[in-house]
Order: sequence, then structure tokens, then C-alpha cells
Amino acid sequence: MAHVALSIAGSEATGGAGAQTDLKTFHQLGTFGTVALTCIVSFDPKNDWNHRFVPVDPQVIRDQIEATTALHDIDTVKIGMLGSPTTIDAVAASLRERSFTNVVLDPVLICKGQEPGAALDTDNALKEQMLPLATVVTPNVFESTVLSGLEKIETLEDLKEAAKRIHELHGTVVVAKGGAELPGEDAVDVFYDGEQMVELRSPKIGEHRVSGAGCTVAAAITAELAKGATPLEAAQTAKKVVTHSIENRQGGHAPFEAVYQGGFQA
Ligand code: PXL
Repeated sequence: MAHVALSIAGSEATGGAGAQTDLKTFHQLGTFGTVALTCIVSFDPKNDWNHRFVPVDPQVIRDQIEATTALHDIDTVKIGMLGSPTTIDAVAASLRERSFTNVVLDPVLICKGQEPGAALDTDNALKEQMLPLATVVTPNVFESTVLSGLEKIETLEDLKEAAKRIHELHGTVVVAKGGAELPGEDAVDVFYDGEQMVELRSPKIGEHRVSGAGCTVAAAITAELAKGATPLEAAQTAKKVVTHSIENRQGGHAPFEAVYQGGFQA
């Protein structure tokens, strides 16, 4: 029987991010994927592809987590977009009622199209309620800045310092995603677990960020942990998966492209 992984995440209808990306990544890595949906995002093609956001009723989120965890043995869960303090309360309460071995938190702070100020209460709820439940956290450069309290992250050394601080503050394994954002030939992420600081490198592909890359990294880590990998092994495989998924990206009628995990072979 396949190992089961649960994604608690939002739907991004066009298939480029969120729960859709998580399921594809889980499947490509040979895990049985399940989802508890937290919100529904519909890009608006009439308004510069901005996000239209609808939260799922908190009780319905809790019901989905109840159903998946009652039917399956699940010890590994990924948390993606939550989007509101009410949703964070509901998910945190459901997580506290159960004991998961691995809780991979992708700390989606703000999405494109959201005003940073408008999301402040959500960011605070995420820090206060979700981080203490996480065993692995996968911030991008912006999220690493916010979570570490550093003023700015402009170099690989800054990113390593941020990873250390996040670990010291929150006790989690940290996979900080520099991706294509830091200067240099390579897209570099860093793994830090309090003992080992490991650079995860691959040559940069193109100039533009690709939608769903962050979700893919966290989902691949989740799938590998569900199969019994160590956090470092999981992060190393995730780097390979995201690199493949960016090479294999899918275009359409929007000015951005999205990752595609199809065809990845471990
Ligand atoms: O990539 C972050 C993200 C996560 N989850 C959902 C999203 C997005 C960005 O668009 O829509 C549902």
C-alpha cells in the first residue's frame, strides 16, 4: 500500500499552485494524496490575473481533516495557504487534536495581489498558532525575512543567517528557498536543522519565477517524509523535483508559467 500524505491547502483552479500542485507532486513521488481544502482562489483574467479569494467554512475544513485522518493512517501533513485568522484557528485546533510525526508548513504569507498590510493579522496568527505545530518550515526569501526578523536578505549568507534564526526561534527544521531570487548562477536553497547547514543548488533556469515552485518544494518534502526519508534526504529530493518541474513548465494565456511535475523520475 502506498503511504498517504495530507495537504491542507487552497485550490488554485488553473492548476499552477496550491492543492492541485500538491496532489500532482504527491502522485509523482508515489504517495497517495489527500486534501483538506482551506480556500478557493480564482485568478481574474479581466483584472490582471489578480486573486479572487473565497474561504472555506471553518467547520468544513475541520470535517475534511476528520474524514481523511479517520479513513487513512496519516503521519505526514503539509500546510499551504490558509489565508485568514479564522481558517488558521480551525486548522490549528484540528492539528492539536491529533499527533502527526511530520508537519511541513509552507508559510504562505501574502499572495500576489494582496496588500501586505491587509494580511498582517493573518501573518501574526500564522506565526503564533501554526509555527509551534510545524516540524519543517519552507519559507521563501520574503517569508524568511519576516520569520527571522532580519532587515533584509540579499545574499546566500543572509539566507543562512535567517535559517539559523528561524530554527532558534521556532525549533523547526528550516528549508529556506533562495530560488532564483538571490544573485549568482545557481538557484540556492538552504537546509538547516540545528546541526547541519546544507546548500541545495541547481543552475538557474530562465529569468522569471515560475508559479507553484514553492508549493512543489514543500509537497515533495512532505511526500518523501511520508515514505520515511530523513528531512535532509527529503529536501534534497525536493530540490530535484522542483528543478525538473520548472524545466518542464507549462505556459498558457497568462503572463506567467507554472511548474509541472509530470515525468519526474527519482
Ligand atoms: O503559490 C502560493 C499559493 C498557494 N496556494 C494557493 C495559491 C497560491 C498562489 O497563487 O493560489 C491556493
